[in-house]
Amino acid sequence: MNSRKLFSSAFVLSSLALAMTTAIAQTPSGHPGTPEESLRYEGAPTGMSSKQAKDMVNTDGPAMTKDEFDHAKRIFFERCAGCHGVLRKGATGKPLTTDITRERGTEYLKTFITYGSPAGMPNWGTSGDMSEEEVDMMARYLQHEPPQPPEYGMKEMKASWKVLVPPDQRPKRQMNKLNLANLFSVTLRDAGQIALIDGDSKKIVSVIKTGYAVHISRLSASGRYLFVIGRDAKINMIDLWMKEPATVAELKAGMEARSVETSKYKGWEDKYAIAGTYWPPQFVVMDGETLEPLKIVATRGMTVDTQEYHPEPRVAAIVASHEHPEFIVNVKETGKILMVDYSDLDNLKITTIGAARFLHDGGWDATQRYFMTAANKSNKIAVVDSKQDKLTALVDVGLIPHPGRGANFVHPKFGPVWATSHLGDMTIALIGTDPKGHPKQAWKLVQSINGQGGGSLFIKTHPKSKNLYVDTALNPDPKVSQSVAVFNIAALDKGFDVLPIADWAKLGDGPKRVVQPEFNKAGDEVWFSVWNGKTQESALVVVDDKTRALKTVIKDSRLITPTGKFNVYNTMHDIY
Ligand code: DHE
Repeated sequence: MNSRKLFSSAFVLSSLALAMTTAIAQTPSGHPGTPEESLRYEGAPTGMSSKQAKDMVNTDGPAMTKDEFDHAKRIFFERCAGCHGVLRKGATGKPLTTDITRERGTEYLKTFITYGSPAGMPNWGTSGDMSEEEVDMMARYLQHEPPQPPEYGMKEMKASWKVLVPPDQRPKRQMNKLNLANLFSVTLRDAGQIALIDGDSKKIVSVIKTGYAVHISRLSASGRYLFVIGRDAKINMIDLWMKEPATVAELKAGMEARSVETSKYKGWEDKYAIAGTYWPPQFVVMDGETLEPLKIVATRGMTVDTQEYHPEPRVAAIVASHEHPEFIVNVKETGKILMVDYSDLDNLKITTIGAARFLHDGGWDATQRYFMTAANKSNKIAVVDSKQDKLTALVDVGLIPHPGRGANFVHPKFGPVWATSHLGDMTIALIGTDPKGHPKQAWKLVQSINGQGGGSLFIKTHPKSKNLYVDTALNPDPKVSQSVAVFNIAALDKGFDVLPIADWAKLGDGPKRVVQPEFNKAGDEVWFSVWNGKTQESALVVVDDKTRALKTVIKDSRLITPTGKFNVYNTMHDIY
């Protein structure tokens, strides 16, 4: 269905009716038709300031003052751009370009913004999130051309680039006594910091300032360098060999980003790093020792299915191939996976694999040959053979798969499988990954088991573990979001136990979402974040994997909004 049809008045009436009934059934989000868990996930403000985008008030749209336009622009960047895209060309939300919005007109748009739609548009008006004046302003704003944030090329990157400690002034060997293999880099999201925590003593070794709403950490192939990226696309390269691990180089790779990775192919270890950005839609390959930006490649282009131009295809997960000197780059809105050969940056070869739209996160199968990645709003897992650089399969799974990097284990009946949980439903999908030993099961959904509920973000096990842990951090029911399900891998259909992780942390008030299981190096304990509000107490809870009993609660006033945790050894070796 094209976007114009979606905006037909028949649709509006039925969607409003449905919206209202679903709202009654579904609240507490008040966002009709969209699971609360998926709205919570996409509703985060962008890392970009609306001030950076130039105003586009022109005579073709309804009258607006400059102040109104600026106010509406800020609301759009903070609340709408995550789903509709900065340029409103449509991302996981519908396109809102002026050819559509002007035809519909102010009154229509006001109704839509006020009541929402079952397709996922929140009811901004009736929920009280926007006043009547703001709804009216947004309806007029949408009929003007979308303000475009500036481009960001080599000149801007170079201007942001800092080498704080040049390579020849760095230590030649590890100068501290840390057990680096069992060190954890913990995202302190709202503090714009990471904490390095010693996995043996559970003590904070240091807290390092990073970018805004820092997102993920990845390790260089050698394990010496830690790369951290913020939502504002700032990369910190931290040298773990220094007496006190510290940032040795910095680069702002764009204006908004989520992913960073380093070269891992034999002979190319620690040589390059790569960062993908949401805005501008592009990726940059950098020197692996200094972060010097070397090659920027735009991802704008045609969508995989309808083959229409998309001006804003954001870069989601990136992994480093173990089969070739290549980075594997997920381009979200076009649904294409790029195999970027970094062996010759001047004569860059990129193999483009058509997968499915809205590629997001993913990880390796146990052999580290097949990349398993979620096309989240297509409800599919794409399987890429990194040896042959080909799409192996598109596997239909549940609603909005969200694996993180997923979980690999040997199923008692179906052999090696990779698993994902889902944001949109309670299922956990197991996909066969052993084409030689179990050809009938390979790249098929071999089993779907039920967890605690929707709103799951991450799933984890370890080669030495007999357990599979599934979080439900964004489930609207606090009982569910504050605990995790643990399955016995040998008897998956026997259900699960619930571990009351947030209760174990004994914190005060707050959302206390339990998020992202991560194993220690030995694979005998698993760490969870209890992610509370910025001004509330958070904690990390460490569970003994064998007994499933509480081992330790790590509390410290510096642990502000911990989310992702990255064990050095497991992240370096892609063990999950
Ligand atoms: Fe993430 C990974 C994007 C919201 C915690 N997140 C990723 C990746 C992408 C992504 C593309 C994969 C990176 C890779 O592997 O190279 N995340 C986004 C978003 O666009 C989104 C939906 C909205 C946003 O505004 O950022 C989003 N993410 C969140 C959160 O709200 C989470 C729960 C808390 C937080 O810190 O903001 C969150 N995302 C994480 C974590 C990972 C991640 C912990 C890495 C998981 C891993 O095990 O590798």
